[in-house]
Amino acid sequence: MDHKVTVVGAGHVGATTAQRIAEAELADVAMIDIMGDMAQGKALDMMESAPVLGFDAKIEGGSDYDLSAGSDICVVTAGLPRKPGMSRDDLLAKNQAITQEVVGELIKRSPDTILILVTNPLDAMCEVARRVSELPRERVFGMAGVLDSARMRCFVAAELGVSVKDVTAFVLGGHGDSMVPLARYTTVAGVPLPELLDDETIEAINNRTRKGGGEIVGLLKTGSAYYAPSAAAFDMVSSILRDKKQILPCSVYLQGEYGLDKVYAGVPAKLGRKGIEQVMEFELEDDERNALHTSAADVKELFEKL
Ligand code: TXD
Repeated sequence: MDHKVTVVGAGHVGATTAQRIAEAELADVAMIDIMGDMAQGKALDMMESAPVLGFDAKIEGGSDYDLSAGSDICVVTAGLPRKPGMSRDDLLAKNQAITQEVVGELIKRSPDTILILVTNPLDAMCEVARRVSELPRERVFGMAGVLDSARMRCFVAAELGVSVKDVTAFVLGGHGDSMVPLARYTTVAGVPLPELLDDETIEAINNRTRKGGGEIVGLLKTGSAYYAPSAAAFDMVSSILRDKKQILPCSVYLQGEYGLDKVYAGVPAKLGRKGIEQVMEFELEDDERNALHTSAADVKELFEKL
């Protein structure tokens, strides 16, 4: 393949992301995990599916970071997931140490890479990666908004009985309980949601979206969501490698946009071959802007604990 993507953490989200990338022949994939044989085993298993599915992307796995050399994109999923009753923020200390180590190793071998963080608490892990890698913000950002928006789109489509393809949604802010689903920018075939559903139903959808990750954790009991998260990471990788310039909500290091500075938060961004090519600034009403600022303040609080 023309491109190479490394996925660190060959667990639920990492392995599924690797599988989606290889099956779409988007890039060759290296999977790295501290449990090296496991990553090697999953890579071999995926390679053995290639003749049946008919893809020619190569997948390698192991614990040696040399496998990652020369990657166009590195997706970091290494770390602990939530268990029932845990918040994303409970993972901070352990996942900070893991992210520091992982990013340090990656950047030595792929200095020109784009880093997409997935590990929770997401916005804080983006900051850890930015500090360790010293990359410009265009090349170090996080996946959360595509997932949170996909959850909202799924709930809206079910409520109205329409195709998910007709529903766009934007969930902004930090990837935590104070994330900000934006009903006005959620549309069904171009029609804003408030024209189609009453306030109470919209609030119920917003709430379910905010708690969407916890809902899955509660059902799975031993881990957190991975089908939708890996689809979301795949979408970002695809927009970058194919230079599609999709407008996707990403956790971006803000430098004045939306009145926020030196903090990671989910905002709409244009994703192309250079990474974040533009931060899109939508008009926000006062209550939306306040909710975004509250969410960003929660992220800043975590930064102080780093
Ligand atoms: O929206 C989002 N950003 C998220 C984030 C959506 C879903 C999951 N989200 C977070 O991703 C979740 O809270 C976790 O922090 C990560 C990974 O979740 P996953 O469900 O994939 O966890 P697993 O299955 O436990 O996989 C983690 C793997 C596992 O195989 C470990 O052995 C490995 O990470 N790991 C490491 N690999 C390399 N190096 C080190 N140090 C390391 N430590 C653990």
